[in-house]
Amino acid sequence: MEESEKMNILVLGASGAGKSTLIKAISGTEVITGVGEGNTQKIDVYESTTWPIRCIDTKGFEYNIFEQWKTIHQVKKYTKEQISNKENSSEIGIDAIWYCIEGTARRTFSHNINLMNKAIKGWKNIPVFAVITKSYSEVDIPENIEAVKQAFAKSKNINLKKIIPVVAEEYVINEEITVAPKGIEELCIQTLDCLDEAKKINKTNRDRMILEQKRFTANGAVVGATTSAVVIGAVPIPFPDSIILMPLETGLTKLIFKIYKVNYSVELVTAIVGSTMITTVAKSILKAIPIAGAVANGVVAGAIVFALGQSVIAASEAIYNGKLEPTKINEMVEFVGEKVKENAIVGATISYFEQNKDKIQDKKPKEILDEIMKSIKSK
Ligand SMILES: Nc1nc2c(ncn2[C@@H]2O[C@H](COP(=O)(O)OP(=O)(O)O)[C@@H](O)[C@H]2O)c(=O)[nH]1
Ligand SMILES: [Mg+2]
Repeated sequence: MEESEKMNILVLGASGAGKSTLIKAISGTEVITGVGEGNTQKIDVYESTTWPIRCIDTKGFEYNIFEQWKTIHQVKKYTKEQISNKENSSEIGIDAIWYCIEGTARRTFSHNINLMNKAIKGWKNIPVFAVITKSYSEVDIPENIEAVKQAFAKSKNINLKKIIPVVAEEYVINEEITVAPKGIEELCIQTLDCLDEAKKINKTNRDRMILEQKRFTANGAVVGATTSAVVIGAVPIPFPDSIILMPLETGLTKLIFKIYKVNYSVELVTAIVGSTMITTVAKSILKAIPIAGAVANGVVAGAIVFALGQSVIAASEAIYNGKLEPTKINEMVEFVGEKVKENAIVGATISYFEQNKDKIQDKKPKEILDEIMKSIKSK
């Protein structure tokens, strides 16, 4: 992708609104190095390899007008020096603005929107997306959207394109309920839709980006669950026959299905998590490794949850591509079971223990699992 074809997005919002979390949730995003001395104080610039976008992360906006002016000044300076190589010097180089407004703080919407509108007065006609961050509560969403609309109604000169509720990172309410990430793909797609015709992306690329984003989000959930599994599984009793991992596995499976918008039934999730294939694989790893006890159990628990998560991702993508159906429970269970068995972590765990017999004594299960993961990646 040509540098100039990337969209430059200015991300604004009060400190704590969720700007950095939002940017990190965008697939393939890395901080650009070499932004330049003096510029890094108020802004950080991130670039996505999945989406043709570049996000400019600003520090919060609840400070005084002088601080806001400094931030905007640095953004302008940055875009002028680094991005805007366009001949028309009146072009500032910002293609869209994402306003982050915290969904859990409705009373501050109006105040924050007014502040930001003042700050961007100089950029006329730039498309603005109001991102309602931390939109954990479904029932609050319609009222929040309405409140944001009203807050914008007072500022006539703002080109408000769309109000998008977002959950950038999964949000755990309790042991049973986790709110799945949502809204990222919509935000990126809607933003790209304001590009001028010549730069528009074709459908194939668009579909690829959406799928890459879903995979990134889902993998994040798998990594989180794997870490929890290591802790839960590190008990001195043989765990494969026990049910200690089931709530975690159930939660993870549902979370991945939600990310891929799979229309799943409770029966399907129960059948996948209760599948004998998972315990068979866990037992086969435990049998093949030379140590027993809490450390081995923790590592195997992590490996199994990781394998399950990746397999549910594979199943969700097969559904997404029309190759599987979530209503065909037996086929689904078989598909996931096969994928768990084939997952590279199974063999990698066994060979790790074979090769490191003498070194595992003082290691924590998480450390061991990290090394196993590394050995897979380097292959
Ligand atoms: N679980 C969850 N936490 C979030 C989300 N967005 C923001 N947060 C939390 O809110 C806090 C502030 O977020 P941050 O991105 O640092 O805000 P910033 O100051 O606008 O960059 C952090 O503790 C985040 O973990 C989200 O979508 N899900
Ligand atoms: Mg931040």
